[in-house]
Amino acid sequence: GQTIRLDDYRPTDYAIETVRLDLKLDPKRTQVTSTLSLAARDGTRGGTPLTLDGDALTFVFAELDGKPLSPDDYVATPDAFTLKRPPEGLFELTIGTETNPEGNSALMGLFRSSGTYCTQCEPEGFRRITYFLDRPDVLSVYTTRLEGPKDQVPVLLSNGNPIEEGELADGHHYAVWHDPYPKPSYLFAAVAGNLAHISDTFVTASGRTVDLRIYVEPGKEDRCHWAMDSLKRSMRWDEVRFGREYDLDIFMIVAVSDFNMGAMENKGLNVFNDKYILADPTTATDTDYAGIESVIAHEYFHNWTGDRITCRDWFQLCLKEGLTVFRDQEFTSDERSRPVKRISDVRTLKAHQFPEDAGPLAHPVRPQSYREINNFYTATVYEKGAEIVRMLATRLGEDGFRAGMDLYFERHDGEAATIEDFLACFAEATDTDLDTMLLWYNQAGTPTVTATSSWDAGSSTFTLKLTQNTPSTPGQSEKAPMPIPIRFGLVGPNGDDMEVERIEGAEAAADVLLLSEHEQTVVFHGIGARPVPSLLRGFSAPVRLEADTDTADLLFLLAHDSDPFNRWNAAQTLAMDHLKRSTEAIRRGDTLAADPEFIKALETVATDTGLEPAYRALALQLPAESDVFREIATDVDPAAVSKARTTLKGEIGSALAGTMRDLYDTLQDDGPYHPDPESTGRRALSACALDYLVAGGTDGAEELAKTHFDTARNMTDRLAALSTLAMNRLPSAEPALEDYAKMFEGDALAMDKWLSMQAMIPQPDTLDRVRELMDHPAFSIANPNRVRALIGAFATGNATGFHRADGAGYHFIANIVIELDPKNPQVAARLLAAFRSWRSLEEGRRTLARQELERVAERADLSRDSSDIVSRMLG
Ligand code: HT7
Ligand code: ZN
Repeated sequence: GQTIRLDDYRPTDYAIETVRLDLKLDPKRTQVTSTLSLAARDGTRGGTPLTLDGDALTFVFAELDGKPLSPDDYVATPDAFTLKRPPEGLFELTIGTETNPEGNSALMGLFRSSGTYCTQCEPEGFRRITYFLDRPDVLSVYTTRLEGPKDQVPVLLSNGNPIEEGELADGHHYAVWHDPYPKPSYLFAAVAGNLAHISDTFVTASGRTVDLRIYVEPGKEDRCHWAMDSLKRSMRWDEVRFGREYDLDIFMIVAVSDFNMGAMENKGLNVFNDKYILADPTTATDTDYAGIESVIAHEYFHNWTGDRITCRDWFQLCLKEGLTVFRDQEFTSDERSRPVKRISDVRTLKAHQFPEDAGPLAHPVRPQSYREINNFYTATVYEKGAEIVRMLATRLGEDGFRAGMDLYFERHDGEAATIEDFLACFAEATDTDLDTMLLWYNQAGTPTVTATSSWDAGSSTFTLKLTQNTPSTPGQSEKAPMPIPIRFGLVGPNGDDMEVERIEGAEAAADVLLLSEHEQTVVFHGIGARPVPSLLRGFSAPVRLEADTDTADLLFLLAHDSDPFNRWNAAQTLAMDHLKRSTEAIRRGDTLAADPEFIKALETVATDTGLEPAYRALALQLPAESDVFREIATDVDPAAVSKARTTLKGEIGSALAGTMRDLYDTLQDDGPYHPDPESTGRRALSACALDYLVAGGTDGAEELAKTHFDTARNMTDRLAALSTLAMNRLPSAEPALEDYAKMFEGDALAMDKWLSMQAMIPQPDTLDRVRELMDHPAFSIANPNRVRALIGAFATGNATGFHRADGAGYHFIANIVIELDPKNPQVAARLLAAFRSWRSLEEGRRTLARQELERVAERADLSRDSSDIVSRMLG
């Protein structure tokens, strides 16, 4: 495949001012007619040929200014259309193509999901509908006409406002939509089908009334109210926090069941994976409710950060994604709990982005080149991209950050912008030199920051020696030091933060210092007693921190740190230290008992009613097996890690059995279900207590879990109990799984949870179960949600199964990738990424994993998506 490079960027020779798109819908032969009004851009030489992108298109006809073109005037292949000698000035090019929505299993372009016609155009799907300059810097005004049989497609939707509709002969009807906002092709959408909807209104800050609609399969309307509520709260929040109002008279969301990702921010017509719309208490968990709220917010926020201001090219993807993730994270923090949200986001970052950044798929937040852009919708672009925006906000403060955002919206509205444009707004608005921030976008790899400290009683000074080092990553061996904001506190002997008189050796403002060199010595003056430093508060930068804090210091921080993130982090660090040492012991054939002081400290947090329940639940959660793999980094033995973690959990569970039982009992609530943060937290802490009771082998714990399952009045409680039974491999798990299947038979999303749960049972023979489940009616290889639920959960959520010592887990996943790749390359390539840390494995598994990757790589007919991933992985 061809490599696309950022350095090669140049604008198109032609601009497309308007697009008239006409879709005559048919399951197998949809007729597409597009009429483009084109003009050469300034500086384009007269007669320069015009080449439009296509992808697997069937060409039908072409006209220029309303007259048929002779075949000598153009070249039409499935992948491109070239007009050899375009006329001077404005001209109209009309092209007819034909596509087969039903045969479109890749779910890019125009496809059908349970009978509904639906489009997905980001990043390069529009070229699968018609020939176009299919890139984000070509902004056009679209008018779309949809036509089809009224009984099959009673609802016809596209971007913008409805301007015309009418009946036709033969039971057909049509609708015309006009979107006044110029947009790139990736934001185009059309939906047609037999859909029901719920509606509501929103009055904007300036008093305009916006019609809100959520479309779903008929019969599912009752499950859309949480999504609507989330949408209205998102709209208000963007007005209050960022001064951004919605701009069209109608905002529509459509839920479909076959979708490659979570959702898509098409202008005025968001399309969602139904997993992020449908919720009721019996089928959706608290996590689902929170997920819906944040994805709704994310896609809505794209209206300004993505749609009104878009990306100049796909290298700038983080411009819209990192910023919009930051915005949705802030929304959740304001709506729910800031510390809990921050801890969850950092856990996600460390679980997904850190391993990506440390392995063969590492890439800068803004890559320099790509072969397949679909493979760059990654944790690095999204989550690390959001961390960079957060660092800007940390450095500039609330007012400075808002001033920069205001300038960005004002200056670039209606444009396709770059990261340089974005940074310049903050630099100018706050008069700050932000040039080195660009390094965060351009350098891959997670920096390691080391901190060693000493206190000098004589001079009342506390000295912190800081270093930073970013490891080499594919294609980047040398790294420059980056600006790393370190939020800090010096915790005094009484547990309070100490006053600092003066700081030398680093740019510092209030409680944030900036590490900008490879090595810096920072001296804090006026420190009359030895403090315990609390560094990187709130995880102020996406780095690995190696501080010389010993166990006593960590226990002290766990008890006293005023920063809730670092209190939680102290518990995690203590647990991680133990798990690493215990894993080593197990590999030597030895055992290592947990530190009773640590267990006591956990108990103190768990029972501190001054802390919110959701936070206490997070503090009790041990690092996942995958977190331990990442920390061990080389020669990882997954079975030993798994044993170390199970043992520690059992020790805590049995030592704190009484406390956990009390906790469990006091947390039960028989009021009506509501997904608010308080009751969500209570359910999470109760589930955690139950899980420890079972893990500790407490008498009666299995019965308690079974009763919890049987008497649950909402999905959160039911699934938590089922998970405890299944993950601990208790005899009651199997009958409970059967009961669940009977209860939710036919409900695809609820059955996805059932598939995932079984796929994650940490046993070597889970692989056989997964194979069998592939024949269950609840599974389908054609639906991405089902594939992710069963196969994805096994590959990424079951270390014991996937990393089976005999390599059968790797062999299985490689086979699925080979089977899926021709049907849906995006989903296949994502599955393949489960191997991303294969080089860290111990030798036996490493060899087996490599063999499977090589087997995939040898396939001659591999898609560009999968071949790009596998070659980078082996490279
Ligand atoms: N901007 C969207 C990214 C996307 C996507 C969505 C659905 C299907 C395929 C897709 N490829 C890329 C989602 C978002 O970040 O909001
Ligand atoms: Zn997004």
